[in-house]
Amino acid sequence: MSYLALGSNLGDRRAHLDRAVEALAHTLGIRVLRTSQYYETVPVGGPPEQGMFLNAAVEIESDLSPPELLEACQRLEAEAGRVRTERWGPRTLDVDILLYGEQLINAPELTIPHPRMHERRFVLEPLCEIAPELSHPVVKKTMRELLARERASLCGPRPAC
Ligand code: A4P
Ligand code: MG
Repeated sequence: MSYLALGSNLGDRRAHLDRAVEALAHTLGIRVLRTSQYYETVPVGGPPEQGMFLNAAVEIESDLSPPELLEACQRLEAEAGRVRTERWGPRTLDVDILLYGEQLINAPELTIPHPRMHERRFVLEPLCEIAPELSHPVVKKTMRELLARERASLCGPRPAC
């Protein structure tokens, strides 16, 4: 089982995510097993004025190799008219590979597990909806535990949280 993260904060965000899920389901070698709801999330990093994101997580089964899967993800981004400007800047569609089974890959063009997934609420919240007991192969905690840890660390220092 592999997991993808979808994000959009430019244009018709819902349509971009709908189309991405649809296109994944029609990609040879990919079967979409579960899709989370869409979560409206506050942008993390990037320019201060960028808009809110819609984020989702997708569980797939894939016959594609990790580089082939990355290529398929990047094709979806291109089809959504994505233009890369600055890092973490606004985008019509971002498709990241979060996990590919238990595989570990450490190259700049493809790092799996996604290096920041375990500390990002906008990833963990949708992922937790579809795979709460899934274990992170490096951090060795379930998605449920990681989300609880994130929530505690965000709320901890603030009395009103
Ligand atoms: N790359 C390496 N590993 C992977 C992987 N596992 N999956 C390479 C996909 N791509 C991977 O990505 C840059 C390069 O990462 C690609 O060429 C690929 O070969 P990108 O999509 O062009 O750039 P990016 O997404 O801006 O960069 P990055 O560092 O992947 O961003 P993050 O860490 O994913 O953060 N806030 C909210 N609320 N919601 C969001 O979805 N997203 C980001 C992007 C920041 N803040 C956000 C959100
Ligand atoms: Mg990306």
